[in-house]
Amino acid sequence: MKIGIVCYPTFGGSGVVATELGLELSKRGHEVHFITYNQPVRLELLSNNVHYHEVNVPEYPLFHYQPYELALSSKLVDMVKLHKIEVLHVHYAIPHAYAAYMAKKMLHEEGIDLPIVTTLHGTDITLVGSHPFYKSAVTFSINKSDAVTSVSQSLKEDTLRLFDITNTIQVVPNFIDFEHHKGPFTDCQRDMMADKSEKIITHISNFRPVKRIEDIINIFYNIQKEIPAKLMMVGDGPEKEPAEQLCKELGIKDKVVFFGKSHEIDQILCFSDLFLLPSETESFGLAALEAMACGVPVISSNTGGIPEVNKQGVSGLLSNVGDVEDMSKNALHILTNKDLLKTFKANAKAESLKFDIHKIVPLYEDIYKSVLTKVSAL
Ligand code: GMT
Repeated sequence: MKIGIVCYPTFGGSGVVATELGLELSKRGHEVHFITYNQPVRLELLSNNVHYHEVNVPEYPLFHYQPYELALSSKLVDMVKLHKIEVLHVHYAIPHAYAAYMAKKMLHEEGIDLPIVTTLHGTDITLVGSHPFYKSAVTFSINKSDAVTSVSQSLKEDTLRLFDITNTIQVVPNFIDFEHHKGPFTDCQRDMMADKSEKIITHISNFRPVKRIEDIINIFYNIQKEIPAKLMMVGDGPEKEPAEQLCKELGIKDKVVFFGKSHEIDQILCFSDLFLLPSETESFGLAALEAMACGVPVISSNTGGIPEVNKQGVSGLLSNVGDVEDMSKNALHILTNKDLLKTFKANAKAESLKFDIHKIVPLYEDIYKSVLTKVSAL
């Protein structure tokens, strides 16, 4: 099949999922075309089957806001015609599903029927999409997609609750490519990061308020009072500076490493003992799954889709959002018992295998086949 993929090309989970999906589809013999405003961060290898088409939005002083959806829908029309793309898979409803629908309509005028698959990722529904400013357009584009998927059962339920949905939503969970998570790394440089006696705790995110970065610092503060420990903070965003300031105020600056954005999360996860994800909301929690794939247990909140990934008492322990004391207690419970830590590490890895890319990508292939059949029968 010739498949177009539209996504955000950034470090965010939806961009990572879209990119890894495209790469796997190309390995399975499909021709994949990424259409976005920058080369996706995890798209390092361009091959015969993988193409990247950049959407340009020229600056024009008349426009207070540059019309990205317009440029994207025009680019989609051009690329579908030029490369004979058969199905378009858009990740993140805003504005991708809307631009895709416009492209579909323009192509229809020229006798081309292009099926659209929309994958909902979370913030496009729970934080941004349900805002009254966007709600009508988001509802419309979800209902007009030929197939809609959500990355968790929880996100499906949120979507049905927040919007007037007339379309069917299929749950297709996010996945892990174990080729990237082979570990243990030969270059796993634990010694450079911490003393043998210290436990290593890690958090990876875009440091947005929804990640509750302050909770992470406070949980770590409680942990390091009881046992020798280091905290690895990976990523960048608006909450990074306040977090650095808080570490200074609490007198734990020397025990916390802020890495910024990193392409080497596996190298960091390979020496981690515990992963923290106390988010306010999380449709899935891809970062937790990536940690589990490296054999790192997860202390998290029990919100949204997280419990579908981090299994209570198996791969980690879950608490109510904001319950820093309970999360600290849970972290210490696992970290201070050598055998328990070993069991949780093994369980985390075992649970992550349920999300193997080779189990999940065929589900998307089946969806592409069914929308192609649906559209060609019209
Ligand atoms: O978490 C973020 O802020 C980034 C966001 C995104 O749009 O990339 O992540 C969302 O999609 C990920 C991939 O499906 C999920 O793993 C994250 O849970 C989800 N984030 C939220 O729901 C807050």
